[in-house]
Amino acid sequence: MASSVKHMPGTLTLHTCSLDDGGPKFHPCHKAHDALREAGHTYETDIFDKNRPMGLFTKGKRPKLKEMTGQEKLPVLELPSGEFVTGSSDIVAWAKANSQPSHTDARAPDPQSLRGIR
Ligand SMILES: N[C@@H](CCC(=O)N[C@@H](CS)C(=O)NCC(=O)O)C(=O)O
Repeated sequence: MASSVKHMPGTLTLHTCSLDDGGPKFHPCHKAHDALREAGHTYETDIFDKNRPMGLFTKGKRPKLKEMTGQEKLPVLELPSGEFVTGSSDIVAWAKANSQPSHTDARAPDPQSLRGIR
């Protein structure tokens, strides 16, 4: 089955399996969504293979993904530059390392300013 890959150049796109955000918390695609949201990222979602629940029977059958990223597992994060971050652990790390400044709470007190307060 051919997958159609949806990515608007210049945007951040998360390619997921058919469970997308709907699986359990520990599911790789769910973890990637959570990390991106928690870090304040605005991103598009592309459900890569809609008819294959949990990526079942896909081994070796995502040639387009392999062509794009050199591997065939999801999730994959496509950066605005066109580069890819593969695997939920690396996506979580990327989301944290690149968290959006607007997402940090400006009302949170500077820890330095709390020194000496009892
Ligand atoms: N360790 C990987 C596991 C990714 C994974 O197994 N993804 C599933 C979909 S959620 C998949 O692509 N399965 C198809 C396959 O293994 O070919 C991660 O955390 O991202």
